[in-house]
Amino acid sequence: MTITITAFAQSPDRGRGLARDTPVRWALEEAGLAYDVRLETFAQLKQPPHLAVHPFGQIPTYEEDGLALFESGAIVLHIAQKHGGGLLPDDPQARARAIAWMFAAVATVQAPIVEREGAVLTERDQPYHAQRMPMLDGRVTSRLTQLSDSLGDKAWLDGAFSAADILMVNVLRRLGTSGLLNAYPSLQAYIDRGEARPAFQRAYAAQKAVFENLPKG
Ligand code: GTB
Repeated sequence: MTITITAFAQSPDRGRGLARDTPVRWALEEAGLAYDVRLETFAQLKQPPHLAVHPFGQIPTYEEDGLALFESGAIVLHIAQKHGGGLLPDDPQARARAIAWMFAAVATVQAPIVEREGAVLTERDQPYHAQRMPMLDGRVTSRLTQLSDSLGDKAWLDGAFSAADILMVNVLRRLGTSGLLNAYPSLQAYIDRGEARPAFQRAYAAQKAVFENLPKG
């Protein structure tokens, strides 16, 4: 069994581990699975060979034994369900709750973060930008307040570390330079705990090596 994932040949995040191959790499590392990486350029993502695996022409994808998957959340769930690695609880109710948190990460929490990020990246020159930002910041901080209240003084979202924490930490990492996490020390500590895991460190180093090994010039 060989697992192959796809990642950017040249990630716009310059090796900061913000693209969505990072949670997939992290889950594979937590599960102790070896994997190959096929690096794709932006142009290649829109060509038929990649579109056959990913209908939206994006990274990451996951291929294993004739199975081809897209969507980072679904890939992390598959790794957790098929390969274990302690990424989902055995107890059925705890497992269901962990999966609910996985959906919360990629939908409820990620959505306002991505919307805000898009505005920062693409709407800075628009006359409405300054007026719109407080609303977008407010949508993010509202979710952060709720998440912080729910996390309380727990180490992880619901009991032991799980695939849900992989997805949630990755979503929160995207706020890195926004300053919005400053008011949420417990969420910053949660991110720090995730990033301190050896599996995260290996995943981060692997994606960073792609950027560092780019031809210079
Ligand atoms: N819902 C999908 C999933 O979770 O797998 C979303 C996948 C996705 O957005 N993929 C992006 C992609 O392939 C890369 S991760 N984009 C190319 C395209 O659409 O043509 C998003 C991303 C990109 C860059 C940064 N960055 O520079 O910081 C962060 C995140």
